[in-house]
Amino acid sequence: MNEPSEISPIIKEKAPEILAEIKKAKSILLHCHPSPDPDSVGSALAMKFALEQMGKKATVIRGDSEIPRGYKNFPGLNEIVPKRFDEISLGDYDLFVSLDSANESQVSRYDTPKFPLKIITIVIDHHPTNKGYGDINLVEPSCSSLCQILYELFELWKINLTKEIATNLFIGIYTDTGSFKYQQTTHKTLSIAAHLTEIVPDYHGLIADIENSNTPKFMTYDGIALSSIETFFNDKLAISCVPWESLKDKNIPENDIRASEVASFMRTVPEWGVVIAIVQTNTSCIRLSSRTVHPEIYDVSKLMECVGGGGHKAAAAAVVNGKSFGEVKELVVVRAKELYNL
Ligand SMILES: [Mn+2]
Repeated sequence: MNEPSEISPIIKEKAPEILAEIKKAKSILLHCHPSPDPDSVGSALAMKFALEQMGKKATVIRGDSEIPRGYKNFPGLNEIVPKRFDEISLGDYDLFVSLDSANESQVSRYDTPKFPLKIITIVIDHHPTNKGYGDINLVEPSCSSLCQILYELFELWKINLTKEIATNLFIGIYTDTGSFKYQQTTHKTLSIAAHLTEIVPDYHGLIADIENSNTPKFMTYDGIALSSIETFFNDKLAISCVPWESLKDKNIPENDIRASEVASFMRTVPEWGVVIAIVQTNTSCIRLSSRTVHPEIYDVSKLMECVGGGGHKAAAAAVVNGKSFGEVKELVVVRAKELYNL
């Protein structure tokens, strides 16, 4: 179905080098990135199963955040170790494979690790802002999802696509493509997904679990966020701002704050070229999530770089510590004006 000739040249080039490091290793560490999405969790679990097929010991740590409740039926989820990167002993491992994490702070924001580590790091990612912080770096921004990169690697490595592996890969591809609607979705993405659904014909329930997992508190946060929207530059830029006090007043826990979902909803207004959801999750931390439907005009990964973030042209994010709410908002408004000539 997916002929090896269709595999991305960068993936083909790096696959043997990565495999050689894996073969040398005995105990391999994997992680989920902060506020993990299904591409992060699905790719970590799929890689764990693939490494075990190769006879390796592989450990997935949960990382900074709780796993969202909608992911409860991902195969292998119960084997994720509930620890952050700063809570493990690196000496227990001889290889770290970082997946779907554009920079060091996507590995952990608690005591953000400094690279190179004392063990070899392989970075596999599809975020164009990834500068390559590993000893070996495979960054392929044209791939829809990390799970698509893994599918191609597994094909080259002759991994048997078990139901556990196929389920995790499918769910990452499905969600990271916005259900096959983002521009990175190609014929190849769809044929990979079609092949995976041959192995996982009953994938519908997993999608329903993910898509129908909102909490009442999230709806409260959503309401506050949407009613706070302000527009700038003739409606070209729309910003939602939720200060910490509003969350505290309504007892909204950090797990129910999902700026990315608010930003994705704001993006559905075609008049708003660029949208940003800003939320202060505690007195010292501010999260931003930015989206656009016109990535060829408004590259939002460049906008998020002004506050230390990054991501894709159409969807990017940032986490800012130690700046005031007003300061951060001012920074992005000024930067949007100069970046996009608003
Ligand atoms: Mn991803």
